[in-house]
Amino acid sequence: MGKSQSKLSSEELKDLQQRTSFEKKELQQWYKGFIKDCPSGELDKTEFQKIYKQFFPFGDPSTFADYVFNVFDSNKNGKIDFREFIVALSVTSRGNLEDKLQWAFQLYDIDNDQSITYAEMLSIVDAIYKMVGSMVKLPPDEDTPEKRVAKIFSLMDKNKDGSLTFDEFKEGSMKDPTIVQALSLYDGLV
Ligand SMILES: [Ca+2]
Ligand SMILES: [Ca+2]
Ligand SMILES: [Ca+2]
Repeated sequence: MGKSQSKLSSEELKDLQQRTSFEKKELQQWYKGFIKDCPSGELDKTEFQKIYKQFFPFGDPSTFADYVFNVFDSNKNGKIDFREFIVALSVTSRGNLEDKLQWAFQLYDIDNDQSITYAEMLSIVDAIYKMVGSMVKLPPDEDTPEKRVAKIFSLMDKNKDGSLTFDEFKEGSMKDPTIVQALSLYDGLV
């Protein structure tokens, strides 16, 4: 996309209708809002963090926002354009469970090597805890990121090798739906 236009072209609209679960009208509305908030047509990390700060004024969402940014930025050029934005939004808000799990897996798999290590999951969970701050009361066995990750790994890491494949992640998420619910943390955010 690159340069911003006031409206989506009909080819872009058609293409996005195929790639997302949004209707033409919804796409036009999202585009309008996107360009209004972001006249350059591309979001950078700082702008993305700002969006999160509106929703989590009492915590520090900047680290988590950066991790989410990296998943949205599918061509890894350091900017989120409308296409990347709306495709990610479609998956996180309207995707089926498998799509959502794939998306969450990408988020946790920071170095993108198709497995989630304990350290990777700890980085994300730590960022979520910082974002949410003290707004949420956590059970005693999950009141630190370390405890939470240890719990997740004891549930998901079937072969006990200290990392999670997508299959392990998927199977475990079916058993512990809070993992997928964690997705809704950023569902309504963007
Ligand atoms: Ca990009
Ligand atoms: Ca990894
Ligand atoms: Ca494993």
